[in-house]
Amino acid sequence: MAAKPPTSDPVQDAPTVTAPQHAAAGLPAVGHSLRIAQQQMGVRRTALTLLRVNQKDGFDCPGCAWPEGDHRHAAEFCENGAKAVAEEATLRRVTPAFFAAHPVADLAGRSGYWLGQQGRLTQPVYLAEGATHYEPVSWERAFAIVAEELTALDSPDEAVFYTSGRTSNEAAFLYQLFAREFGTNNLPDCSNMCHESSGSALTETIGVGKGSVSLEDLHQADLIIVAGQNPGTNHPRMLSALEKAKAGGAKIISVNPLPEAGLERFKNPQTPKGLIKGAPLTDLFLQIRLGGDQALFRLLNKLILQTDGALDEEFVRAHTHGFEEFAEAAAKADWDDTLAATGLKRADIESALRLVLDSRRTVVCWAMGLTQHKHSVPTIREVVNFLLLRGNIGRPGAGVCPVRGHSNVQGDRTMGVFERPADAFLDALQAEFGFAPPRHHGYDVVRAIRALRDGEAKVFFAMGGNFVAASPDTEVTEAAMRRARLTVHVSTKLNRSHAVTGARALVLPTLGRTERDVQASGAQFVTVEDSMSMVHASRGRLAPASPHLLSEPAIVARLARRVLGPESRTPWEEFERDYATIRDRISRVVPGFEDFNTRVAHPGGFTLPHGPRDARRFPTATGKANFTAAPVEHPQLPEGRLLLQTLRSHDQYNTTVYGLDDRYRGITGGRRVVLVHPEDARALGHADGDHVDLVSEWADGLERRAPGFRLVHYPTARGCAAAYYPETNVLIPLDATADTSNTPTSKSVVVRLDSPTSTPA
Ligand SMILES: Nc1nc2c(c(=O)[nH]1)N[C@H]1C(S)=C(S)[C@@H](COP(=O)(O)OP(=O)(O)OC[C@H]3O[C@@H](n4cnc5c(=O)[nH]c(N)nc54)[C@H](O)[C@@H]3O)O[C@H]1N2
Ligand SMILES: Nc1nc2c(c(=O)[nH]1)N[C@H]1C(S)=C(S)[C@@H](COP(=O)(O)OP(=O)(O)OC[C@H]3O[C@@H](n4cnc5c(=O)[nH]c(N)nc54)[C@H](O)[C@@H]3O)O[C@H]1N2
Ligand SMILES: [Mo]
Repeated sequence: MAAKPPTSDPVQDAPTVTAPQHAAAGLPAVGHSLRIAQQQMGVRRTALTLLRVNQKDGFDCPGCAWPEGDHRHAAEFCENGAKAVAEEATLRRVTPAFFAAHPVADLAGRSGYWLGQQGRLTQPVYLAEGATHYEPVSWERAFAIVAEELTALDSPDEAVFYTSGRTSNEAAFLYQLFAREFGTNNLPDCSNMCHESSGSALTETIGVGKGSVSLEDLHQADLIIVAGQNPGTNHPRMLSALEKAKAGGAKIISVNPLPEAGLERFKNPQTPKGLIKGAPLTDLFLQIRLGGDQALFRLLNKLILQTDGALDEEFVRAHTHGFEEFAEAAAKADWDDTLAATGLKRADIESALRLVLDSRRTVVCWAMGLTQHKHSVPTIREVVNFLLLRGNIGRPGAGVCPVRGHSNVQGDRTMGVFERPADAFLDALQAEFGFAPPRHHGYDVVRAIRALRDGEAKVFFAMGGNFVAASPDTEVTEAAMRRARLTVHVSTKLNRSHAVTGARALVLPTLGRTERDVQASGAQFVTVEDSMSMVHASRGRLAPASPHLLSEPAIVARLARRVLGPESRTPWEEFERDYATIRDRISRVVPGFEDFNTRVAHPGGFTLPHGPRDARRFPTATGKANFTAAPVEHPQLPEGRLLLQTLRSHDQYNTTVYGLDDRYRGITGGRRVVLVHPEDARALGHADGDHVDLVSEWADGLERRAPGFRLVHYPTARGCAAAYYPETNVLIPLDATADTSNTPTSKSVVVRLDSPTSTPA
């Protein structure tokens, strides 16, 4: 049943365009996911695998971090979850013969789509210095090579240990332990490019950098504001929660420059009625300009303060700090400025205010539309101000809901994958393992790239992910990576990062979520934490893609033994043998994991404590929830320019491209499209169907160019444009980052449209 992987690169980017859709999921979604799954893994395996997703005795969907409800459907998956599973459970294989046939230079010329289509990695491979091809290498030799380069460094801080958010709690805990025992806090992760702004803003204001709501809270809410998020594509299971909330009487406001189909109408594939007809979701659509959210929430806050009885005075008095100063700043919010910053009409904001005032229980959900701007941290702090004013934190049906991306990105952070660890965490590590962890901060993603560029970091090790494609300023990042002495990727699938290497390179293939993990003590499971702080077990059932794969915990444990030698008193061998012994250590180091092994045995797992949610306890510097009064900012747009956001199509998972369609937005057969409002296009002398280069302009005076995009007339907010990542990462300057969180500003890039320098492929 399994199709052969493509042998020639099929990417002929020739998009066709039809009108955007107004509803998400439904029958086309079911059909589409089954088609992709069957192409990758055949009919029988498709059925077996998809039935195990997110079941209590099954594996955690590698798709996203949305939680599973208590009442699971037989098929608790969604179209894009199914695609993520198929991508991993594919029957296609990358063998040593593949590497013999394709020199690295050839791989570097292939599209990410083609690389991913080649299938699962099956054996460790090594690119020797000066060599043209990867060659098979034994695990032992691979670890010896890493050890050789690591021990040759002048300082442990010349090594960088990246993590992408699919890594299990067990593997993440071992990984950070190894890095710190080796002597560095250089633990950048995908979070640095993702929800770092949420973590920074929430830690400062409520004392916990995580969301404060459960699924139950969403179901009970009176009002849900979804700002800067496209759940129809990126968190499809969230639509069921929104549907349920609506059935209970909730109102939904969408704040987005784009009218996203999933938010308009949802055809629930789990119910016969839903499949055909669907339910409208959004009550009020605020079509905001990119980066206008802080201004919007600030004005709403002023209007709340001006409304008699709207303030929850008791809550504000008992639980918050900084109210007076904030109220003073909010009073200065101005209608005209806000309308200019947001592009909204006065009547829109007045309608929003009515819904806000009618609601006793409000949740605000957000994702990358709020986190990837220069002023993202103050924007999210303003959302917190908004919720605090009416006591909407720490009561049922209300709270903050940053919707995470990667399925265990939140758990990896909880396990200590963080370049700026808290002292309390390091103290606990020291007490448990008897070594002195480094105390100075390490590199985040952007700082790691600078260090590699400047020759200050020499070994780059990645636990998953696709660093060079996911990071900003592609040319700078790739040049930086090529300066490394050694690059190492623990991966399931081939990607661009394997083709852009240091002097020496290793690709180490690992087990995926869907696969059985058997160690010396028997079958193992791992654990993950979802977006709502639920920790639960994940157990793969499929036979591993190859007998040569090692699990992530085994890779870290063996590497640690090889690098740290007998000096290390950490029982790495025991950890590899039996993951329960890792969980015992976690239970003694990480707060909230007491009695981990017992509690995770409970079907469905357990919820981590969260002071603000559970008891309105705010572990901040002031001991209260902090109002903050930052100046309002929004991106400035010079004449004749557009503000570009870089986002996901429906057929991709970050840098993994499943296909060339973006069904809900009406794009098929290509990815090099730029969505522009028809009137903006006209004003710039362009029309639908034109081919243009996107050129970004930045303070450093350098021009960054992404050539050959088809212009598509699209009903986006005025002055704004949208194009897919990772193709557009060439446009994002390394130094263009958010204040405080240092997250690349992937959602606000000033661009101009140029006539194409060359004819598009
Ligand atoms: N199928 C699939 N699922 C995924 C992923 C995937 O690639 N594919 N990626 C995973 C990951 S790691 C993450 S982080 C999440 C990402 O989930 P999302 O954040 O939904 O992903 P994006 O495609 O970046 O979409 C950003 C959304 O915010 C809107 N937006 C952009 N700028 C602004 C703004 O300034 N203000 C407002 N109000 N809205 C704005 C955009 O129009 C778009 O709807 O999804 C996760 N799930
Ligand atoms: N311009 C722009 N840039 C962005 C964004 C944006 O919106 N715009 N979004 C940012 C965001 S939110 C994120 S999270 C990052 C994502 O950055 P990353 O997490 O680094 O990238 P992914 O594309 O998710 O990584 C895919 C690779 O992970 C590997 N993989 C998959 N499953 C496993 C596994 O179980 N174990 C191991 N070891 N490897 C595995 C496969 O080899 C696959 O090729 O990109 C960021 N970059
Ligand atoms: Mo993400």
